[in-house]
Amino acid sequence: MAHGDEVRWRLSPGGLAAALRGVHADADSLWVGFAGDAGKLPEESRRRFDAELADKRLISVPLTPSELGLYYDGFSNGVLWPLFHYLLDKVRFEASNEWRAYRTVNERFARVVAEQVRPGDAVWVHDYHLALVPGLLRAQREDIRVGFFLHVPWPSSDVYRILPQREEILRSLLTADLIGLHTEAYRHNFIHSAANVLDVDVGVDSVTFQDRTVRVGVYPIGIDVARFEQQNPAIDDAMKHIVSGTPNKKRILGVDRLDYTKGIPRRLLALGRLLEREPALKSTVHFIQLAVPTREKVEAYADLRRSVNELVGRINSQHGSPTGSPLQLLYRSVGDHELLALYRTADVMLVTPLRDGMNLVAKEYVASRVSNDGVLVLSEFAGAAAELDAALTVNPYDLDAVARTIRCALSMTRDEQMVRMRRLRDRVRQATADLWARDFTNDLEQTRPVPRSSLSVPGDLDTLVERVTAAPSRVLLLDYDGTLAPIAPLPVLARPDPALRELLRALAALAGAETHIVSGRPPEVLEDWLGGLPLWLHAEHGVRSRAPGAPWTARAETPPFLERAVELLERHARSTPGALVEKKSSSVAFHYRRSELHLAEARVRAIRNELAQTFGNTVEVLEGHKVLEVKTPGITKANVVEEVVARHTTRPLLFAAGDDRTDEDMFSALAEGDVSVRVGPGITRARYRVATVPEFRELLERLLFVPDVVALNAS
Ligand code: GDG
Repeated sequence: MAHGDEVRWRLSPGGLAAALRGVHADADSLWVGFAGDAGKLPEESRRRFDAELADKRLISVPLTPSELGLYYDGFSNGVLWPLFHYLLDKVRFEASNEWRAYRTVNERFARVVAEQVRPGDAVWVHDYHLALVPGLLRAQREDIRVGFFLHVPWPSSDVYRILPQREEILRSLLTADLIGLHTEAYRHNFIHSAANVLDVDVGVDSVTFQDRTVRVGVYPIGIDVARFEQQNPAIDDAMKHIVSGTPNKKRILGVDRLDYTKGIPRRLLALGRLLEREPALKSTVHFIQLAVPTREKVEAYADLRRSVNELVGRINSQHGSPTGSPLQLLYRSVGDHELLALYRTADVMLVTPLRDGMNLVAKEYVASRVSNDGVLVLSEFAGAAAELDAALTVNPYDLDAVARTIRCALSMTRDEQMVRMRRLRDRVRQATADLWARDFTNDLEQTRPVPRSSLSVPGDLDTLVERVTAAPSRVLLLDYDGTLAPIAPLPVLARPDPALRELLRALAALAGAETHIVSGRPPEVLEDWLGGLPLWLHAEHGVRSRAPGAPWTARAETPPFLERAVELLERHARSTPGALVEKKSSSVAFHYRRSELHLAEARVRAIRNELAQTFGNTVEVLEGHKVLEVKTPGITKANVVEEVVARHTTRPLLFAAGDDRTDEDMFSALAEGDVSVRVGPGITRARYRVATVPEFRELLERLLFVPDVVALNAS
């Protein structure tokens, strides 16, 4: 930090910095961050500072005071922090300039990193302040691995959904290769948030969005155990000092940044309640609350400071005596030795946050108890509670329960203390900060950058157009939804627009060409939308077909199972909000795109079981993207391809295009010289790809114009 003309180096007290220091020391790494207000330094000191930074392999991203206000205090700590800690009344949603600043600063970080990384490098992005960095980096660099770790809780999807920027943030995170969270519960929440906000496919530890799969792992952060187990005369002196100041007292301790998530006012209220109930404790217990100043420019923090001061004053005046007050508030930070002395002299440690990603203080207290005694009272809403199961856990909102638990801690036998503390210490000693960082970075190394779908380069499409237009005769086999028309929120809304009808009419009129629509839709819909055009129509993935102007014929009879299958799916749909059943002439589909993920998954499992029990293998069950379809086995869009080939004595060139799994059946039936086009992302066997429906329609337009040079060659 800059101090006058000089720069002072100070180790950041937080656990994150401690955990990463080890990794940074051993690896060939660069650490990018905000290094404080060095901008104010005179030229000469500034140069020295930059050189020192470079020496330590640190890169500082400069931020102006106004950016710090809007980006750090504003969006990061005024919106994301309270929302992710479930404290909705603290969230300030209205400020759009704060979001703009958040984006600007994230862009700056991404730019600095992108300038530094080499192909194959891994980038580890930390915390909610930099949630847009993965996406911004990915947009510039495909050849790197990106990991993201969130140090705070990922809230339940119902809370996350409140965030106006929920999509932008998730879209960015889902471009990473690995996302790390502290607990299993946060992983569950993250995956469900993604499923409820975006159209993704999920597994227990992965989310697939568009064509990219990101792993979502659980990495509970640990501490530098040796630092808290150290023996040192300075610590002993500090301990003596504390003990002599509180003779014959049981000491209770709280250590927190003065943050409203840490539950300090409720903790004080619970202590007050205990003293009211058991006045004898007034002269036998002493509570020290170390409250470290933090984010003082954010209004909610200034308010908190005032109310904590008031509470301490009130409780002390009510329960204090001329010889002393039961509560002691230290509003400052302390050095390592003093911190350790506080931990080691505390008979009871109160860690009662309303919500906390992990909470390192709990682990530090445990590690510092080399005597194996002492009692940890721990909020069940701290991530640490998932690991520290031998602590006394408590609901911090329940003041009576907190008061009761403190009472229980104060009277716990030394034997029980030691049984619990040994177990806690085993856990903390096993899962260190160093291991945490190594586990994450090793897992990140294991992921490979997933190659982006090879969106066609113009050269590819030129060859395609040349090949199709040069062929003496060609048959176009075109899927409808997602290929010729964008996927609509409701199936009935995908009616063709006039431009599409014109395009199809022109294609159908080309000499030496046939144009087929090969769709999953029922015949009536295709007839209604496209019946007037000179097209071949194929409905229900090839079950029913007709030539231009001819009647419909069926490749299979109405299957005997259909009515019962419809009844079965409708029964399940009634108890699955958002689900809908689409009945076709020879199959039935269960759509669950709009249903809650967890419920829909359970339903699909139940439906599959029931179908297998009822129909055995007389039906085929297809699972598409958020849809399950029950159909007669064996008929697919490939049948349409086979029939076209059989009908022509001279094999025409086939041009097939589609956007989903059922179109892959068509592609797999093509011959070497044919042309297949996938519209949009996803794994495909198609030879060509275009990104969107409008791009595909542009490509079809190009097929209408046989270029002169090709025409000459062909003649
Ligand atoms: C975030 C998440 C998650 C505090 N005062 C002094 C001091 N400290 C040190 C403690 C501890 C650290 O600060 C605080 O860590 P916490 O985990 O308790 O809380 P946050 O700062 O909110 O951290 C949290 C963490 O990230 C890591 O992922 O656990 O849930 O909110 O290490 O010792 N250290 C010294 N003097 C002080 O006065 N030396």
